[in-house]
Amino acid sequence: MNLSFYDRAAQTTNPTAKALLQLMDTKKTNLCLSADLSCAGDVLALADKLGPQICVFKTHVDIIQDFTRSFASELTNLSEKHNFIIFEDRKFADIGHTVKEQYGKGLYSIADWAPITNAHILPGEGIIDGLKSIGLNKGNGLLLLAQMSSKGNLFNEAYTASAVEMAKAHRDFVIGFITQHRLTEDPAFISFTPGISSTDQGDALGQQYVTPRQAILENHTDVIIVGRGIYGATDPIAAAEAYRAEAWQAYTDRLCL
Ligand code: S5P
Repeated sequence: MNLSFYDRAAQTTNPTAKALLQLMDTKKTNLCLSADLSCAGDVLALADKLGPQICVFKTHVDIIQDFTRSFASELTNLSEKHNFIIFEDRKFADIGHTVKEQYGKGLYSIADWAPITNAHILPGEGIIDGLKSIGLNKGNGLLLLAQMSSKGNLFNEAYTASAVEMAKAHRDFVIGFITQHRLTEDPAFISFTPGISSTDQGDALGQQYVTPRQAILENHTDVIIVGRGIYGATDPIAAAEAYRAEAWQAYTDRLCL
């Protein structure tokens, strides 16, 4: 499936997926920055500095020591200023009723400011129904964890195939996958790949890395997720530019296959 992001935008009905595919095409970036920092000010500064390079800004709000609602509104302003989409990497994993409460309420109220979030399918389809009951009317989208990057993870082929089936049954709300390989030729679904580094093989806690080119060109995924490779670099702007260029080149090379 070598359709461009532009052509794929027409194949999806979910507003967040459509906006993401269109912005990747116009901004020429398939780089998602994973901003795993613990001070709100540092996360916002990173979003302002690297916003021009990225299509998606990924947060782990439960890492942020000084989280307030104003953090969320300031990040939303930056997403409008620089034209990127916010993804809260919450990895929901509970029954439908509980995730509905976790997504829409509480201190974080994720559904109000993060157009993208993600979920494990381990509890069964009710988790999608619960999140959808809050997120669909807001135009939000959901990614399903179909494969993970970490060593010794318990994902297997049958589990991954179930994620694809569940996604197809909820294509109004499920916009794609967290995955190491493209899982379906359906152009509506967007594949996000974490565990990306141009230099390292992994970390001391089981993370495993592939290069942007392996992910996009060999494994046919769409968006690379990079954390420490960028915010941990001596020059994060130069690192972001390099990851962006490598991932975009791999995407345009794939279009020619
Ligand atoms: O399988 C996964 C899924 C995710 S979302 N492996 C991952 O590493 N992630 C997330 O991607 C992880 O939670 C972290 O926020 C980011 C990778 O960070 P890095 O510093 O290793 O690039």
